[in-house]
Amino acid sequence: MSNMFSLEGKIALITGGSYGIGFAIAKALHGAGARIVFNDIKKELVDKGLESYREIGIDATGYVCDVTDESAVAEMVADIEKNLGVIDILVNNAGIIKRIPMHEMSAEEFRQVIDVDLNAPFICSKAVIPSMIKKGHGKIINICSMMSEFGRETVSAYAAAKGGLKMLTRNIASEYGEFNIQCNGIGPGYIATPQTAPLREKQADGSRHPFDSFIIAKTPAARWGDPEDLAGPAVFLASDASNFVNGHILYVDGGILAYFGKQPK
Ligand code: NAP
Ligand code: GCO
Repeated sequence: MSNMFSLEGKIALITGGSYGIGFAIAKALHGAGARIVFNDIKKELVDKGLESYREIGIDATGYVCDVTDESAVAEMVADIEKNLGVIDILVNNAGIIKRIPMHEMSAEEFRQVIDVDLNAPFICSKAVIPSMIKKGHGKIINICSMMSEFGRETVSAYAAAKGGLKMLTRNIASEYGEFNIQCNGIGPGYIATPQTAPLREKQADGSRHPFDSFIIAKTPAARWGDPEDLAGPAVFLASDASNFVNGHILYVDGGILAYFGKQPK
């Protein structure tokens, strides 16, 4: 049974993988046997990421690369293929969020979010697919969101991008399934990372941020997720255990999507 989840001999590229969810997923893929390659947009982040991987005994390869830059991504992928081999697993994890009421958001700000959260997964997937086709297999995992299903105040661009990413996932599965490429999404619930830190900041009087209490109440598990909660689902979707799972979004949300809310007392 355990062989099904083995990633021995596989090469995994995790975008934006120097900390947070990307780092936790990389750790898990490495634990299952994969060679880890990651990128980030700033050199400081790549250096910090390399140090964090080294500290836990992972010999990762890091690239400074902006995932929205098509030629930079093509160059990075060519370099990985030349020096390490074909990328077996791509995790489209890099992302940004801008929490701005829609009527106050500029079109440029909207575009920036779409560019990183939707256009970049297209760019990175497009760069790895030709070699996956030649090799006869490949796994693409797109990091979606609760906002692939829900809307809420201030996150119009993010929700539009993550909803689009769900459909890009289904389309990649549809278009490349015949080449033994599986493209699935992970839809994390509310995970405690720097991205959500402003939503968890303690109030001046030491009490919980109202959004923090809101999330606890919305989540049947009654807690925020940890990046490590995504480890098992990522290994599953990267491994042979999921070879007939394609175009699926695996929500890892402590039950948020299943829950209608607490009944009034
Ligand atoms: P994050 O702050 O969103 O981390 C993403 C990483 O991507 C950061 O290192 C970031 O660098 C990098 N990045 C941003 N733009 C990039 C670009 N153009 N090129 C390359 N790298 C870039 O933290 P996270 O919470 O771990 O999020 C990871 C993914 O999960 C994101 O796609 C996010 O939307 C998604 N997600 C998060 C949650 C949550 O609750 N935390 C829930 C659902 C989905 P900088 O630090 O410089 O921006
Ligand atoms: C927000 C949050 C979310 C989460 C996540 C949920 O402002 O509502 O940042 O969008 O980060 O994507 O799954």
